[in-house]
Amino acid sequence: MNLSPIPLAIRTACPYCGVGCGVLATPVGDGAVIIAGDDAHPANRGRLCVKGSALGDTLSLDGRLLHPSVREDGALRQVSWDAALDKIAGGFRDIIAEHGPDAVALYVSGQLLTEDYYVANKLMKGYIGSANIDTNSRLCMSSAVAGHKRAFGEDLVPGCYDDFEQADMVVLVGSNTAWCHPILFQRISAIKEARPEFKVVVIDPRRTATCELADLHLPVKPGTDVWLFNGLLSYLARNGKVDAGFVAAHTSGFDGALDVAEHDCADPLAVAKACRVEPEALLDFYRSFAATTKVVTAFSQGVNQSSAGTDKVNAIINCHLLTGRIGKPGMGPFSLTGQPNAMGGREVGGLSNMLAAHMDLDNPLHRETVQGFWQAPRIADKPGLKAVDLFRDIEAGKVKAVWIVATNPLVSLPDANQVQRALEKCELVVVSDIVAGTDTNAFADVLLPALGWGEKDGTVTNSERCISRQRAFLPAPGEARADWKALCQVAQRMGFDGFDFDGPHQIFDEHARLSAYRNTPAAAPRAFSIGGLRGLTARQYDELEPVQWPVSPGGAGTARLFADGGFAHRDGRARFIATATRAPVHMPDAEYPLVLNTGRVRDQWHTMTRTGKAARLSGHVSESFIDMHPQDALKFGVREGELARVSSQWGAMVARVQHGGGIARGGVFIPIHWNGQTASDARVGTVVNPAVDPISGEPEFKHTPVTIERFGVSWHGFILSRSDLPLDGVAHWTRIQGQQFTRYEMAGRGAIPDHGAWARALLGVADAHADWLDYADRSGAVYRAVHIVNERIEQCVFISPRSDLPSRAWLESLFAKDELSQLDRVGLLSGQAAEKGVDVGPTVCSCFGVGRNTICDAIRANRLTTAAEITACVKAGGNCGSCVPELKQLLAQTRAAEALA
Ligand SMILES: Nc1nc2c(c(=O)[nH]1)N[C@H]1C(S)=C(S)[C@@H](COP(=O)(O)OP(=O)(O)OC[C@H]3O[C@@H](n4cnc5c(=O)[nH]c(N)nc54)[C@H](O)[C@@H]3O)O[C@H]1N2
Ligand SMILES: Nc1nc2c(c(=O)[nH]1)N[C@H]1C(S)=C(S)[C@@H](COP(=O)(O)OP(=O)(O)OC[C@H]3O[C@@H](n4cnc5c(=O)[nH]c(N)nc54)[C@H](O)[C@@H]3O)O[C@H]1N2
Ligand code: SF4
Ligand SMILES: [Mo]
Repeated sequence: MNLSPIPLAIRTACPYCGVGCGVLATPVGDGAVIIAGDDAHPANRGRLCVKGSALGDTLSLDGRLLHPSVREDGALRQVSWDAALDKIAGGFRDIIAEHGPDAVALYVSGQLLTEDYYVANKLMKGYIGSANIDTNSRLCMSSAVAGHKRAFGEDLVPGCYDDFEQADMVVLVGSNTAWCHPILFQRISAIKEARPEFKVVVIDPRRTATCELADLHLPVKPGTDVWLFNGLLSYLARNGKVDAGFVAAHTSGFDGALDVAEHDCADPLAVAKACRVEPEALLDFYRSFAATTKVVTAFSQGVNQSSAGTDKVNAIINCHLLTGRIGKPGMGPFSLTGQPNAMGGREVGGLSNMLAAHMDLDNPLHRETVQGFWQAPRIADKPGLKAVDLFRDIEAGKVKAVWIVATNPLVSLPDANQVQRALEKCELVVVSDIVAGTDTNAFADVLLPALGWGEKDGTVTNSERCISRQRAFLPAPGEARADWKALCQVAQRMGFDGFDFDGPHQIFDEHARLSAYRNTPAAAPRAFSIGGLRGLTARQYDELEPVQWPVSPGGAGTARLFADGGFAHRDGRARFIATATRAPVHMPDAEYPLVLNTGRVRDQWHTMTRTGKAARLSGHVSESFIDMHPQDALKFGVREGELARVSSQWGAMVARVQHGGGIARGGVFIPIHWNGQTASDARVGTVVNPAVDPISGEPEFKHTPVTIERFGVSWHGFILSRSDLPLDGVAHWTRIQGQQFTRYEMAGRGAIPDHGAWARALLGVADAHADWLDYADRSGAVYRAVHIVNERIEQCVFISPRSDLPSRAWLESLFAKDELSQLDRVGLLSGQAAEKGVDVGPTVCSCFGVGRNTICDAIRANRLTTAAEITACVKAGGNCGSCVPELKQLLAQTRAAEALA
């Protein structure tokens, strides 16, 4: 009898956001993997958001980088691993010999596993002897790190997720939690449902999906958070909210911080004016904060990504110190981490101004401790270059070799055209990635294929300091190797010992031992210790359960820090930091009168190399957009649905104008995801200014002065095609992954003399006898054509002088059919569905592919009033729940529209 084995679910962790959900992955053959939430994981207790749920759709080997290659005569050619590693080690060695250790650099990522990160940092700081290793966490968490260090003496997040549930009020500052930390948002939503008096405050210039849960939304003027929290500090002090006992016993610097706050923020009316919010709303926030002991203030990139990012962090922490609301259940400041291992990278000291295991570069005792532990030949003795400076020094020729691992800086750094110039100039650019075609890979001299999620093995740490295992459940594809392995092999070829690891468990063990090494009050004390996880065997490491650091010698984790003070400064006290208000570095002027804010959308992850592969994630927001106030659109002569060009002093990009994000006048919002692979010219990083926070070096991604103008085109169009097409010569295009097809949105300039010939050339239909239906209106400007093969739609193209083209959703549904009906053909030629109800509209629920029209029709027809009723009626929201905030928005909008009608 031939019994096939029952597939086993592997417990692993999601590779996306810092919530750090546990995932059950079950490979079922042919590369297919069933994905589910892990009930036993404390972060998500079985739930997954839409990106996590779609992980199985991103694992195909299409587009994967499978072999090493080296540039020769201008082109990348496949080589052996040995040849590639020799080239890197030789190149690094020669450059160091001639120009010293600071002439080389590593630029790594919060998407590395802790073990990868550990060896990268060890190689650079202990063996090459330079601190020129920085990471994309510079663009993300570095202000939080700097704020924590200033306040607490060490980079420590005091609380945990349970605190949100135990709180009576949660303040979300610069965080679109609903879209960016969806499972934490669902946990908060569940509390709100159970305890309606639980208060949610959102502080964000935009009216985001997160605001659906808010009792109070403060749409602050971008960059004014320090005013807001200085004002709160002053209000709390003046209203008898100082926890004098706590302040006296556990803090210092209160008077100085209060003086500075009172300088221009003592009057709530003045603060309301500076922040451009209603005075009553501001006072509502201040009163609620004052009256509620159990408050969690969670913050993300609206705080960190600012030239005052570190001060914003400390202005928030100051308010928690003043009230003694820290380290106890249900209260505290809480930094939401972005990437899955943002926290792990900080543990190993991945930033250029940190050492390892929470030790400091500028502390001789720490340097000696780390060098002694590593038995390293040298140790970096000064901070290395921070990301923006690093790429500047590469362009200046001071840094001559860079190894980029698991990040796509040509898209994600500010002033991205400068990054391109830097990489063009750099003598040796090494890139390790999992995907063959990225904007950054195009500039690699050596390209290394890395293991991706599901193939690699190691640990990650989430926002609440919880260490989880990422476990492999797929074989290594092609010649791909783990990043730690490639790093160790280069180190060995450079003649360094100390990199002879047999597997990630040995690296983890070394990391755990270093965390405990001389970690005593008398020697070099640090709160970060995972000494209890020393000496795990490969098997114990494999079976490691999620645990929050610090981990005691007995192996117990820690949910909260600072319950009784005990801060990490030498004197055990936390510091109030005086945070003087200051405007962003670049302010709007006559030439660039608008302020550009950038951020994320629900269904895409960063530069889309993985989420961009999943058709079910492409329907929610298919193209980049420029969200702005309708009156500003009028003023600048741009129109909703049409293309516009946004430019700054640094660069320009093109996307479609939309309204609806609740953007105040004077601002525009553009998502960060689209890049040279997914659109002709939608890379927003080229526009973003490179100003940074003076302490953390984190870029001011949320505040760039820009202007906007029409992007004039003479026709609009789109293609759906079962095969990929090159769109050379089309003025603007976006490539969108569909279920059985690729969709191209496009727009062009100049007249098309012969539409038929043009369309056939574009779609690559050379055969004169192909089944080709087309239609042109009398003007000849509206044109559509369909290419049919064996009764099945193969391709179609629609062109019009206006942007009001037929519904994509309806046409996309035809690609699921094996045979077109007569009605379908009629519809194709008339440019609209011949049957009613087939146009579902843009996707709202990605899990079940439920469109906006379907939902709005159901709301109207069945008089639905709650999201749960929508789910019962049309399934939307019934799987991961990520679209529930939007369902609530649609309910409100439909009701409002009916009231008007
Ligand atoms: N879907 C999705 N989720 C993700 C990611 C992703 O790519 N896609 N990336 C992950 C990563 S690495 C990160 S770092 C996180 C980021 O998570 P978030 O920080 O929540 O996301 P962002 O959209 O970058 O920015 C958050 C908000 O800050 C607001 N903001 C802008 N300026 C200001 C200001 O001056 N003050 C205040 N108070 N708010 C302001 C913006 O309007 C925006 O809504 O998301 C993680 N989760
Ligand atoms: N304008 C603007 N820019 C921003 C931001 C913003 O809000 N506004 N946010 C910033 C923030 S917070 C962040 S975190 C960054 C993120 O920016 P990036 O880190 O540049 O974005 P990703 O697309 O996540 O890049 C990860 C790369 O690593 C590859 N990869 C995935 N897994 C592996 C692996 O296991 N090994 C290797 N070697 N490669 C792998 C992916 O294919 C991809 O090319 O963007 C920053 N840039
Ligand atoms: S919230 Fe979503 S993206 Fe974040 S870890 Fe959980 S499943 Fe992954
Ligand atoms: Mo991030």
